[in-house]
Amino acid sequence: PKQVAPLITFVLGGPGSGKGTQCAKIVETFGFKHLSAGDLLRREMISDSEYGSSILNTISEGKIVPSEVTVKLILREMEASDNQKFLIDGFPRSEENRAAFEQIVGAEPRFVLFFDCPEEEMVKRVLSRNEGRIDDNIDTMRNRLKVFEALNLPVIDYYSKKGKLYRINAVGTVDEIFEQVRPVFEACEQ
Ligand code: UP5
Ligand code: MG
Repeated sequence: PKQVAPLITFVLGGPGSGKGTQCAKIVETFGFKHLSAGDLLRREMISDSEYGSSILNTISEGKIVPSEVTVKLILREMEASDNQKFLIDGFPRSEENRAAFEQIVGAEPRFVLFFDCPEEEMVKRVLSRNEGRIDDNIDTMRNRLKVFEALNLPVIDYYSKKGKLYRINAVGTVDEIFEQVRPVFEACEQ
């Protein structure tokens, strides 16, 4: 059937909880367009954009880039895509992000995935990743965890109260975790 409104899924979870890894599996199996807010910001950061240096500073400190910047990047990608099924990864990170998205994009997610992972596991994963990310060091990681707890958990709580949240236990192998994710998307294909 022809889809009139985009199908939006938010993918949330702490730093290193496995959002990007699981999104790749969802794309492969269910044909979504993956939009990682962090990847979009990193791409903007190394481009000639006027926001470049402020994004760099914010990410280095593990803080949150202003909503209008991030929402603009996400919206641009949504408009440029023929796909109407979007996985928005790592966004919204705060209630302010959430409100800005709703206001500017004029849409809400159909459902929200939350990759629930213990802190020590997230720290281990992030510090053993070797991709040269400027925020993958112990000091920034501590801030990322603090910001996650203070600002992102309330968003997760909001969607839980709305009955839109699917909590996934993010400990285990990539495939074991995907077996918890799969039924959520199978249900929405019917
Ligand atoms: N790994 C994955 N799954 C595993 C498993 N089951 N078992 C063992 N290892 C596993 O995974 C992390 C690492 O763990 C990888 O090496 C992976 O192989 C391994 P990944 O899938 O990359 O996890 P993810 O949750 O995507 O981790 P990421 O570090 O990307 O999460 P963050 O939320 O910290 O990063 P993001 O890129 O979203 O944001 C970075 C920064 O950008 C933020 O801190 C913020 O400063 C800024 N930002 C904003 O300001 N606004 C936004 O809207 C978005 C970002
Ligand atoms: Mg990621």
